[in-house]
Amino acid sequence: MCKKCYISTPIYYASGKVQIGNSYTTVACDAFARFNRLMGRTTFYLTGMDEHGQKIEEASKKANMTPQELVDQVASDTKKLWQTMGIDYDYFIRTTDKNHEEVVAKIFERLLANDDIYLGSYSGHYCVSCESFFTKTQLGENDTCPDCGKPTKLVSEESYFLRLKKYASRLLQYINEHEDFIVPATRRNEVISFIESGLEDLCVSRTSFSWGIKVPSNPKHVIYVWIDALFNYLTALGYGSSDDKLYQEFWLNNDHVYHVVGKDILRFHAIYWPIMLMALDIPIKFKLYVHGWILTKDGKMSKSKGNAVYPMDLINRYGVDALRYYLTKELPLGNDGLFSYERFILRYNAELVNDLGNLVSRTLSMVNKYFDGQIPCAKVKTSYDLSLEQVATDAIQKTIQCFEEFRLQDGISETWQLVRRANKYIDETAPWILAKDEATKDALASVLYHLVESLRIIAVLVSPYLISTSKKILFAIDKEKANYRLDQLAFGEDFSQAKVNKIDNLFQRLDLEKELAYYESIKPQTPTIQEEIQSTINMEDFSKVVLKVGEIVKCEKHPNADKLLVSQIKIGTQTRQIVSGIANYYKPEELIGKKVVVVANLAKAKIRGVESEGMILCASNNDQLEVLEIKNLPSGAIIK
Ligand code: ME8
Repeated sequence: MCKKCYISTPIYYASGKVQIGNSYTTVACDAFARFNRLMGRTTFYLTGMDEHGQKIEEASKKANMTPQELVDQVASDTKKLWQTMGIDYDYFIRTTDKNHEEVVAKIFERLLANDDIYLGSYSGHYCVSCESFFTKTQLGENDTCPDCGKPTKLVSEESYFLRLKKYASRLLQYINEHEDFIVPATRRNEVISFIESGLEDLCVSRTSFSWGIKVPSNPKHVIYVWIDALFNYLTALGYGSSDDKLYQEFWLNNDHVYHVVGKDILRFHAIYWPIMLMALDIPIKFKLYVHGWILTKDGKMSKSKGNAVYPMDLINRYGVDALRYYLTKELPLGNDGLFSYERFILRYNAELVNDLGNLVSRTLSMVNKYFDGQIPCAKVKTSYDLSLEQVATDAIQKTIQCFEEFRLQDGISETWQLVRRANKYIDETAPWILAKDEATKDALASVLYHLVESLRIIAVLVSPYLISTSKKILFAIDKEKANYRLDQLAFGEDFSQAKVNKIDNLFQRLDLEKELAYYESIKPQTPTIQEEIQSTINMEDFSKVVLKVGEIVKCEKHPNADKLLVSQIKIGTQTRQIVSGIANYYKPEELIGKKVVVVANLAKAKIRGVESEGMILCASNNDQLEVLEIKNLPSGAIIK
């Protein structure tokens, strides 16, 4: 059996915040890496950040930062997010790392010296967002990018080119001879037809911006961000540096190198990357696993569409394991998956609460009730017991098989065969009836042993994705200290002397309607085009708004609406009644005594039957809201 493996995610663009769609690759690779470690393999799991290029330069201008400040900020935020999500990587590479920059510059010069890169001139359509060039025939309507739909720029400049044509037939031959180089086969076929349709040499440098690695012999050129980025898989291992031990170990002397990528970046990994390796005489060691996208009902998640869902929002509400489970279970290898809050909650209730949570709590409570917490052993075995053992043995073997092939979704389904079978086994064996009669005490002990042992197996099988749930189950059955290996997992653990430990319910049932109502209430209000056109105001408009400090002297719930509060607010010498939609964030008594900012000249209105004269200003962000407070000035003071 192979004892090593090298797993990498693509490195994320440091221009934006990770949303649940692009967090998929990292979560899936983390589960895959944990699985491999559990199989006894020395595993190197790499992830990181793609920090150069025009996209980053433009994002930094918008954020009023230098590119370096922006990437430092995004890298630090992303590392924190991965830590919260339980991502156990071995190395986090950043393409602004000095070592990476130096090696990429050297490689570029080597390719140039070997005439695999040459100087020419380029004229074509470039999409800044995707950092990609497109030919006229590839473009969408009005010369938009065929991938993201944004406008492309017509670029014409002196450029370096990588010879792709020269290597096309060698690459085709490689793909044909290595059937499992690109998985699944649909993606492999896509690559084959792309190559067969004719490769053009690739433009690999730019002169119209400066944020990137400069070509040493011609520094007005910046190396194309994809050339820079792809080499991260080698520079992270020390390739080209004075210490390339990891490169020797995990690349050269290893047959289990996996790049896991989304379908949108297939071409870069299946064509440009192997061609560069061929040009450099570096063996192509990797296998590509290509996954689809997590879509929402209105397409791919994106900030500009306003449909992006961020991991922390789900984690804060439902916990890390719930999100990791959803992502790993939702996406079949190669195809797209869907995200909707409804789907998330239904899956959570059915698979985590009903199937797994119930099995654990029913088992533990019966061990407590019938054996005073002592885990019994099985002296007799019924046909039900033997059948459960067989299902457990099959689940181990099939889950392993699926995970070996990066079919994580199928692997989870195989484990759930055991979870569901064990629940059914409780109904079939009816322990509460066995418990009524002393004569069936041994049979009862056997049932509970089989259930606890199933829990142990399930806990090990789910540990790559349900990290804390797995630990809690093992703690509950007194096995948290055991170091299990998946390749040695078999039914029949000895529990003598072990007692169950008390744990809280693993998952709380969610009220679908309540949750959906919550998401409806925090949905960002996207302005209509007309509202956006009208949204700029001049000083004269602004000066019409009278803002004053008001002190809340009384506050109570609105009689007809759960989300509203009715406050009496003292503004100088007068007291006003104002209705505000803040009941989800403040209790009435918390507001009394606060000095807030009030729009004092807002026309009177009746809100759900209660008169309101003015408005309290608040700041809000997704599911958070805060009223603006004034510390020192008295009520009645004017704000300008
Ligand atoms: O592509 N569903 O970075 P990136 C599933 N910097 N996966 C998604 C997704 C979605 N909705 N959206 C994005 C880059 N992804 C380059 C990589 S590697 C040398 C350079 C996936 O931040 C996407 O397919 O745009 C990719 O695998 C990963 O998220 C990072 O995307």
